[in-house]
Amino acid sequence: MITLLDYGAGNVRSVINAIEALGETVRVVEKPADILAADKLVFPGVGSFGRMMETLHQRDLAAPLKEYLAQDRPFLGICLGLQALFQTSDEAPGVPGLGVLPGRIVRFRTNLAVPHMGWNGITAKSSSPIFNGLDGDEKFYFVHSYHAVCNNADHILATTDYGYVFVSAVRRGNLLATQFHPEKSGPTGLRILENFIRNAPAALPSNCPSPTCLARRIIACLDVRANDRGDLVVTKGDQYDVREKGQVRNLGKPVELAARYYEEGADEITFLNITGFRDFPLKDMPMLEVLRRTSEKVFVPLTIGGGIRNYTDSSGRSWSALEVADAYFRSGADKISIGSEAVLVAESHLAGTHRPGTSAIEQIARVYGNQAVVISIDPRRVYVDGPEACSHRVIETSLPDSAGRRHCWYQCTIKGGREGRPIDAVTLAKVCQELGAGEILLNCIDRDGTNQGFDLELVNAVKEAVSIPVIASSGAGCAEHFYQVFSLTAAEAALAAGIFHRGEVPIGRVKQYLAGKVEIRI
Ligand code: 1PR
Repeated sequence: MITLLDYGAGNVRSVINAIEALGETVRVVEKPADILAADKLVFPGVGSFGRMMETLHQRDLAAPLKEYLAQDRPFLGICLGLQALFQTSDEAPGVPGLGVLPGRIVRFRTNLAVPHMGWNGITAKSSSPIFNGLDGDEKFYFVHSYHAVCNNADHILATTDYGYVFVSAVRRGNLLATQFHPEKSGPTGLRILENFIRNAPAALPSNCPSPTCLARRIIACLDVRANDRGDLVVTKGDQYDVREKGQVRNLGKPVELAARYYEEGADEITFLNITGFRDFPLKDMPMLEVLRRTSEKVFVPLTIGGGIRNYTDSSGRSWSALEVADAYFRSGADKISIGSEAVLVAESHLAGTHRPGTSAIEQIARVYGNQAVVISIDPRRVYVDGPEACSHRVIETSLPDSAGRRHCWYQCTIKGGREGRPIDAVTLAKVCQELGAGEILLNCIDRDGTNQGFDLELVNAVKEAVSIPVIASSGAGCAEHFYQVFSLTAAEAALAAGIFHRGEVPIGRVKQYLAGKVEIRI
């Protein structure tokens, strides 16, 4: 029996699913006494340091947790569950941590994108049960903007390189904690959890570890909607038109396809509820069920988008965007993606009519952390006569239009591309970063479903304007296109849909093609 400390933010469902997939049962802490009654305690954390500490104190969990750790009983902290062990955090000045380990939590100071998000390696500094059976060249899923600085070098179990070397795992006696997420790190992460659960003997990874390096991510995207018979299906459009001969294209079942992509090596899975903007996404809850079932089988990060906004349902009940996101996170999502609503918020921010702190982006980031908020942008090109032709961010393009014009801007759209708005993609990305978004999912309506390759000019324009990770999306037609986007832009990830759904280029083939050319997770 594993006891799990859930303080109410983030995706603990994934940790429960991962432990249960290993054949173990999980009991969630309901009252303070449950902590000291635990045989083995797992403390996963997502969100913000300040809110976590506040909740631990409010629920009277901090004192028994410190007592449990003082007794040196088996403990595994994950992500914020590692950071909680230290004395202070730059994320919440003046809020003391548990202070079980001497040291502090600081924000990444690097020119690389922050959050540090994706698959990176670790270098073991000493032996530990959690390393049993590992080779040392495996990659693990990280997602964080802050990291630990240990005052006592004996507590450093592993380090990772992201612009500089930082502490990625700590230990002291039976206390173990990882900055990365084992429950989201595929079979390798499950191995770490299993080692903890089954009391594996201490070991060092068998090979000499190679230098660690963040991998470029390959993401499989599943656009989901109800077909005309009312069944939830994965569909795929050509430039956002998902109908063929009047029918919604049906490319498979969401849970089955997601599980297949996980087995094939997808680094992340994204679900987009593409009619979420017009239907209330929690009605009948079919997407929640899809998430729940997927997170039982898929142990890499899951993102869900569609319909995240304030809403009044047919019974007159009002839902905030945060409540919609809560439901998604509780069902197994690690990140939520906001499309149409982000455009409207950014417009009002630019117009000076936005009330600070009230937008979906700000509210969800405050509770779940910036890394949990992705902005999905649906732009299309608008050609103009020259760089001064409009007030938007205009780029010079190597792809002139039929009239020979060599300048364009990228107009944001809402409602699945149906409505163009007076804001460009570069400005939208910058404003959303300012409001607290942690990642940009950059689609391109002109390229979507065309197999012509990613719009590299768009990716470069947005990537240069923000310091958060950018996912290039739309247009992948072959493995070479992934190489292009990773060698000619600084995008952290590339997403595709059609070629994976139609089985034209499996994820494994993309990875084979990239191996040795680009840092990837094998
Ligand atoms: O506006 O917050 O409700 O979110 C709706 C979400 O649904 C947005 O993220 C929007 O991108 C998405 N969406 C809405 N309508 C469509 C449609 O296709 N009719 N799909 C749609 C967007 C784009 C990508 C696609 C890539 C790769 N699909 O998700 O997977 O372009 O495709 P490819 O590799 O086949 O070229 P809200």
